[in-house]
Amino acid sequence: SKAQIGVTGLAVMGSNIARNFAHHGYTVALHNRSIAKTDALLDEHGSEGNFIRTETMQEFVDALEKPRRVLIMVKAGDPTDAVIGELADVMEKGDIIIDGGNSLYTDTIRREAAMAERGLNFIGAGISGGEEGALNGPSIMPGGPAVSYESVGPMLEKISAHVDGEPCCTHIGPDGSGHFVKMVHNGIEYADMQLIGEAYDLMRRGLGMEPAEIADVFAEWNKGELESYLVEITAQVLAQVDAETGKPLVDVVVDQAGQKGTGRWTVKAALDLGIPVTGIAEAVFARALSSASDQRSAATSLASGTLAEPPKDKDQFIEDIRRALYASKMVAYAQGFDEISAGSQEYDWNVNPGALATIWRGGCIIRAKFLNRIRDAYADNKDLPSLLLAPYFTDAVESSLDSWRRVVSSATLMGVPVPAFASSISYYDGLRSERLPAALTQGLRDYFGAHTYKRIDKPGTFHTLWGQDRTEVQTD
Ligand code: NBP
Repeated sequence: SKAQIGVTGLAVMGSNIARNFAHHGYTVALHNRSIAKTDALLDEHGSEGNFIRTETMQEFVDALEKPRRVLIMVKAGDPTDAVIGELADVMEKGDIIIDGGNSLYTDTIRREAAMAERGLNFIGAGISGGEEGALNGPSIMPGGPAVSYESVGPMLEKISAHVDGEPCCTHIGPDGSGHFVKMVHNGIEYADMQLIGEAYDLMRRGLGMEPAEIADVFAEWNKGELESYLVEITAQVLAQVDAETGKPLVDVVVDQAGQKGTGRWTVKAALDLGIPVTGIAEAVFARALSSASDQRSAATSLASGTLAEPPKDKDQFIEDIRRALYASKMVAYAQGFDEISAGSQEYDWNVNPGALATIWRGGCIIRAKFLNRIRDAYADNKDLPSLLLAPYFTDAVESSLDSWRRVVSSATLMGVPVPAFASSISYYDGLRSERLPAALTQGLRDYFGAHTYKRIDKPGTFHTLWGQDRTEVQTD
């Protein structure tokens, strides 16, 4: 019998998703550029379900029932284009290609249009959850034509994670929408990890605590409103002891954070859309600073100025850090959802933010109890101007504000960098300000570039004759 689904690209992600499909009773056709990966998968896990081994692309598509459904799990960029090209040459009208890699959404828009011209259906599906999620249930964000979703959606929903009986997979919208929201998901993940890092650093360098003790703090935090996958695994990583040296693992790991690009893409897209995603941007830049090893080693001799002692009441300060983390995290999510809403408007995707929060509750790296709050906020008001204006978030930030301010000021006085905490509170203060110094910026722009300004008291566009008698003229 033929396979209901084919997976090509059998590295970490592809092989685990192929097994996940098989575990759910589907017959899965397997394909990989080099046959070694296909055979390794069959050797180790071939008995877990019904697999069909194929070597060539032609054999692969011949093994599939029509309309054919193929999931591509190869490296994003040129390899994905190469595989799509090979597949399109042997597929027939009505067949469906799903790209499950971390593709850039603009590539997905281009590919979807090119495939539609050839009569093929193309779905760009963001898949989160890493290796473990791929095997046991990821969060899946598919974008593409509704008719193709009807054909593959039920299968994707079945293999996705489930929370309270609901699948962590839903049709996001047309063409690049799935990869766009996956990109922002990763950006939020960057911000979340940076905030966790800053909280750790404040306890480590600020309060002089040991990693094992800080691990206990995170484990405790994971019992409350911060409950999330990332906080849970932070406790585990901090508790890990290096077998070779007997030191905490975190002390023997090189402190230079890598990145593969999705955080940077999130910030680039936000710049183009004009949406401030300060938490995510600070996280991307913090990784860049950590990796600037030559500059860093040259700069260790730079002066610190007089540094303050840590706050006297250690328990109070730890609680302040917890609240600062929670408030900053709310800002990062609010900003990420703003970017999604702007992208959705720009490309006419009609993304439903509440549905998105729902499918991020399980399977993915940013899964957190807190996402229920986001879902509820959009259920109450789908046109929320900002997540921070939903009653739960308004109250939660308000009750954390004093702690948040103490943490950011103490950090600066102690010389501990907190770029994400600090930019988040500044964003919050900016957002709630009745007047911003942008009025002065407009005055300066008008002075040197005749860029004009609007007045608060009457309609129209104005310019002051700065180089002449400084009278005001109306230009529009
Ligand atoms: P990789 O991103 O490491 O890609 C390896 C696969 O790409 C292999 O199957 C390789 O075939 C194939 N490939 C390459 Br490279 N160039 C090719 C070409 N020109 N033609 C055909 N096949 C080619 O695998 P991964 O880490 O499993 O990730 C797969 C996708 O899922 C990526 O887009 C990734 O960004 C995304 N993703 C990864 C994670 C994660 O946690 N790792 C999470 C979520 C999403 P070969 O065996 O013949 O070399």
